[in-house]
Amino acid sequence: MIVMGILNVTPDSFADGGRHNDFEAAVHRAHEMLEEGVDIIDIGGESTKPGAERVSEAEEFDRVIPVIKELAKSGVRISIDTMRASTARAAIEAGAQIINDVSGGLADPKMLTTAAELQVSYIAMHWRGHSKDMNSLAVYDDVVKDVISELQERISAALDAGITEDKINIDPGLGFAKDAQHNWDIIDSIDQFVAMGYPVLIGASRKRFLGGDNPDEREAATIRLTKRLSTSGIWGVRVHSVKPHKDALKV
Ligand code: PMM
Repeated sequence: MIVMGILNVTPDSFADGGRHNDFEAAVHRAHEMLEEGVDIIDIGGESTKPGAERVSEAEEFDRVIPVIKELAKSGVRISIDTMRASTARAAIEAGAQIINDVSGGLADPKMLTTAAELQVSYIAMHWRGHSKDMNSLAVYDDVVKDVISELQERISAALDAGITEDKINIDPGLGFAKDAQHNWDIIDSIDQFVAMGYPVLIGASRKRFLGGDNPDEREAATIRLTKRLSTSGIWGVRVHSVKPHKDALKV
């Protein structure tokens, strides 16, 4: 199972408090993750925490592209966490290899064709709407069935746009238009997501449903969840701290 290390180059990320919001700090943190054995570094310039406002395309570019250019020199695999086709393209040209789109192609009509054209791996996450209104969208008949069928629609759209099957990865999008119980229901049924036949990524790291008043208090629970998922057949976990997860997987 792979460990994807989160590098949020944002001043307002809820999970790292914006500590890595400048170029030097981001590159430093990335090198720490490399030493800890990270498999993929996921670089994002737009916060998606519940209620977050969008950042401009120019701002997103300025945050992520210099960091990607610098880190590409190290040879590490890089994913770009963006909903914008233009940012995805610039990131791939700067040296990233994977597009991580939390909107599964819904936020930007050009995203899926861009990913197809660039012939890179594409992570389609389950998403129902932008962060500022996603809490009101957390309404399901059966969260597992509904998320699977909505992900299936995104897979079909990706295939129609020309992304090949071997390039598609899926993610149920914990915390995105989902309350705590929805997240736990998805985790309990993770085998059904694995059975869809595409590599599954899970991003639970330090999210609110793990309890605790602040993100740092959720670290032990996050590691325990990685351990639990380690036998589920998923492809990887997207996490803030790399070494504890690598250790948990080795155990
Ligand atoms: N969560 C966040 C951002 N990007 N990408 C994927 N594929 N899956 C996730 O669960 C996910 C994501 C929000 O968390 P953060 O603000 O801690 O990065």
